[in-house]
Amino acid sequence: MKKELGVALLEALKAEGAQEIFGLPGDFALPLFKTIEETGILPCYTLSHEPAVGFAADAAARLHRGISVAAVTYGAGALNMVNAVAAAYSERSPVVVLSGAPGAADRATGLGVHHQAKRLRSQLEIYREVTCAQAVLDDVERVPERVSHVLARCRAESRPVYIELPRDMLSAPCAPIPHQALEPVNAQVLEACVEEVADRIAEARHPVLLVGVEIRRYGLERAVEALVRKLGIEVFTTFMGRGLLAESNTPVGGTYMGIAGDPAVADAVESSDALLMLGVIMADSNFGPSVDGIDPRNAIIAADGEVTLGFHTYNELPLADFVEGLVRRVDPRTAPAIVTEVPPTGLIADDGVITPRDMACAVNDLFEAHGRMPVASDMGDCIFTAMDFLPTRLVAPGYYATMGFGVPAGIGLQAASGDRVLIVVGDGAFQMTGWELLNCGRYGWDPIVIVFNNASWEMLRAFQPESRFNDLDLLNFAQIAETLGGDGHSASTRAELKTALERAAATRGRFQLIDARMTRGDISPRLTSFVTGFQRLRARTQ
Ligand code: S1T
Ligand code: MG
Repeated sequence: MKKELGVALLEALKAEGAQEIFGLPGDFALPLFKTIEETGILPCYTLSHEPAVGFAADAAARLHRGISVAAVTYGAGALNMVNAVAAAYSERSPVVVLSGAPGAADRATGLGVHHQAKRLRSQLEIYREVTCAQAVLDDVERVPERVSHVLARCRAESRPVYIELPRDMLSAPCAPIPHQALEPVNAQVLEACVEEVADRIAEARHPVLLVGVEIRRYGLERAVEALVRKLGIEVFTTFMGRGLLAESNTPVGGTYMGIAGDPAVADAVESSDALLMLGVIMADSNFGPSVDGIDPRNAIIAADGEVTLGFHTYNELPLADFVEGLVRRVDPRTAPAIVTEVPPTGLIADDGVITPRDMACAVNDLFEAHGRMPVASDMGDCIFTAMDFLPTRLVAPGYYATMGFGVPAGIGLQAASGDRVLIVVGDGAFQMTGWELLNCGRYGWDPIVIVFNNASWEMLRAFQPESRFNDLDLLNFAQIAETLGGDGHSASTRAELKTALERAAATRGRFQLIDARMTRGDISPRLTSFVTGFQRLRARTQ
């Protein structure tokens, strides 16, 4: 039975697991947003600027371990969001980009169409570079196959996809959009691979498990928990994977960050003779600052649909099939001594200035007193400080490293989960998307936001201390919070930070912003070592 295309599309998105839409309408998307609003098939949260729409959808997708939707208008809207979708692509987040577009009549004028760049196809061509599949819904007969294909790719690759919807197609009668099953795995290839890996682990003197974001994207944390229990081996996360397994009983030894992390963790990972890397993104932020690097002969990398042992690869092996095959096949081992990092707690609430380590202590004390909160971090020293938070659900741009992610991602997390969220963001990044907090009142969101206010692009200063452009003006973010509809708290000492956090935790219904005054040049040891690691990496490759 045929339905209006807009309705069929929204029903298909919901059937594929979407639970909400983040959006910002415009002329070419007005019919789409009208259908969204009138049908109520999916709740839609509008924000103030398209980068935030993309970041919020990305965070929601990571939380759901399934698709989320970013709906925008053509040109000015969608092209505004390219950076956020690129971040989702790099960090394996399944965001469905839904862009309005000119209709047949708009295209037939022979005139340039408003919001058009070089050509009417330019937007599609640009989005080809930051999505794994694309569909233009200009032929209603082809809509079911095109949409079911891109949604299947979105799930299979856990990457963004792009759907372009001409404004005059919303009411076209459309056949139901079917669910497209994923290709079954080749059982013989899977068995051969599992056998080889199980043997490698059985023969190893010191097998170690390193987990990355894909184990969350594909909902495998429970299967990995079973694998760790069975193997009894040490497990660590990558920098991007911080917070993985936080809700399980698995004793995670810490976060591997090479010279930027705990030396005992770096030694355990880099000395392993069978380093099983599950769902790990092979990126410089995960492995750049390594001490002696990881010997590829000792590495078993299961990620991006392949399993590589040493110098040979099994192709088309979805991570879920591999992990579940391994759990069934491996022989139990006795549990060795586990290396564990101990996150700092017990803030000394005195008149001392606030350092990044104090910040980690204060947050961990808050978590111990009131329960761990999901955390959204921006890029800057806040993300390195977040590595010292007690393990909890964490979304951060650890690989793509874009600023502007933190506040919109925190909003996306609360919209998607209903849980109160902690957001950590630098003053520079807050200037980009912190204003999105003005939308919290409309939707009842009340995150706790900590601004690391060092009046500086401090992470850049760590790389290039001689540049004066890193000096920012000292802004009063507590005052700005009041204007945006929240409560602002200034904190210049450890005692004031502790008090501000307690007050924020006790206040619900309005976002709470803590303007934490920090000192230029005072950065976390992790950031210092991370910069050193990158400088060594660059020296090596010059
Ligand atoms: N623009 C965007 C959208 N993302 C970026 N990552 C950058 C520029 C480059 C950049 C960093 S870190 C940084 C910039 C500008 C400064 C961050 O300042 P702030 O938010 O105040 O945090 P902190 O003072 O803790 O450093 C990375 C290297 O790419
Ligand atoms: Mg700063």
